[in-house]
Amino acid sequence: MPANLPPQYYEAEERYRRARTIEEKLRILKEMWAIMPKHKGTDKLQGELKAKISRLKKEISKPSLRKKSYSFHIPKQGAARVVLLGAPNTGKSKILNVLTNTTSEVADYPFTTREPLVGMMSFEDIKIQLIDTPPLTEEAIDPRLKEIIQSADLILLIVDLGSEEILEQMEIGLKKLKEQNVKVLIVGNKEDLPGSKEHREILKDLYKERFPLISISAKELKGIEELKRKIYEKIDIIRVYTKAPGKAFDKGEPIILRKGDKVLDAALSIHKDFAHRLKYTRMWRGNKFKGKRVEKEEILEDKDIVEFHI
Ligand SMILES: Nc1nc2c(ncn2[C@@H]2O[C@H](COP(=O)(O)OP(=O)(O)O)[C@@H](O)[C@H]2O)c(=O)[nH]1
Ligand SMILES: [Mg+2]
Repeated sequence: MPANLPPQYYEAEERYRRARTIEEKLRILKEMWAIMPKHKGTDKLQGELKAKISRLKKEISKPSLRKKSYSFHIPKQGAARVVLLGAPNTGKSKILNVLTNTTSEVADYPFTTREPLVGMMSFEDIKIQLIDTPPLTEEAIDPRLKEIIQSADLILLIVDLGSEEILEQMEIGLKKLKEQNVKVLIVGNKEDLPGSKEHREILKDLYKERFPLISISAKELKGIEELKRKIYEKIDIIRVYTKAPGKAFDKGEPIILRKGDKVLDAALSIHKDFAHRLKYTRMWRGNKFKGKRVEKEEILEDKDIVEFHI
């Protein structure tokens, strides 16, 4: 039996697709429910509509979504914090999922992420905290989001290479990042879509002097390993391993330091007392140094091994 829906129904359905908030969506769904003729032919549709309505009602009533859209303080975890920012639908949630091997809500309609979602990305032997944020709009930035941005070691500004609005997406993002002393990596997502090559060239022409740029497809898993490495390089950390005197090197968890940090910083990160009592240090660095005696002021590099003598 055909559904025979009136034109007003399709008109409402179209508005539903464009609706930007859950509240608005719910209102339109109720309207569609009222318009829909209730007979055998619409049985299936009625069921679907009812299910959608009850899902949205539930979402709205979640106190965490309504009262405070997200908390002020996400504890820092891992070697660094990377924040994903971008216009709606650019693929932020999808990228978070791919980088952290988790699944969170990824939807075809914008504004899915209403509070920051946190995940940990593994890179070699460290973990990096990633935060997915609510989509950026023309509206003034939420001060709580600003706080999260300021606490980041790196911002991934995500844009949609398949979208004709890619330059607007860039400008919205850059406007929010203005005067926020943070490092930015531009991630052009959806390189699988038509038109993406041209858009990438345009982005390069306009922004490559100011920002590093990488292009990926979260959907087709292209460029993901490169993105992980790039993130690692941009957060400017080094890993230093310790070795106990007189024992063979047993690679454990690295000490995480900033580029430019010294032997003393490595010792301090173990314990303040330890650093005070430090007499000398031996260092291994690839094929270059094999147990060389170094001073507290020696600048360390990624993957150095140190042996503290107190
Ligand atoms: N073609 C294509 N679609 C993608 C890609 N990444 C994400 N999407 C889709 O884009 C839509 C929005 O993704 P989502 O992660 O929810 O975007 P967000 O609003 O920025 O969090 C979803 O339908 C995704 O499946 C991609 O690399 N290629
Ligand atoms: Mg999202």
